Amino acid sequence: MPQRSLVLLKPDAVRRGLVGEIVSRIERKANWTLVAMELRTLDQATLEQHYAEHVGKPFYEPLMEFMGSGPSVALIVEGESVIEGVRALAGKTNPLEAGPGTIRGDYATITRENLIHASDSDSSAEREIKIFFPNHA
Ligand code: FUP
Repeated sequence: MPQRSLVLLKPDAVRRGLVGEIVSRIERKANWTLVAMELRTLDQATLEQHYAEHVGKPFYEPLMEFMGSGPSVALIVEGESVIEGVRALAGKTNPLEAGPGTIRGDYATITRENLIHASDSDSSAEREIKIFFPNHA
């Protein structure tokens, strides 16, 4: 089923020069298209909206600080089963539990710096695309 996903390559991905590697893994999947892509440092208001579900959790403040610590790359990826598919490429949230061959499993070690965000449902994608790319909503 064709879908859209909001994907973020987090500040660690940009700092470590992994943007090309991660984008190329996404590009190589059949029947997916990049429809928007932008490098930008995410401001606190944007991050507050994006991570509203995590307010009050112990990891929230360090997560917000990390996410604003440098530029990220925001993308919209469109195509067949892209929501489940990008999350499968990303691997589990905790990189130590993410399988080898996944982005987090191959390149990350700690949960906060896990390189990539990808929408987890159609309704999340719709909400997140409005936050990051209102012109595409
Ligand atoms: P995911 O859907 O895999 O991006 O994971 P969550 O929505 O559960 O968490 C969002 C982000 O919060 C993670 F990518 C990293 C951060 N986080 C922590 O830093 N510590 C935790 O224990 C859980 C999440």
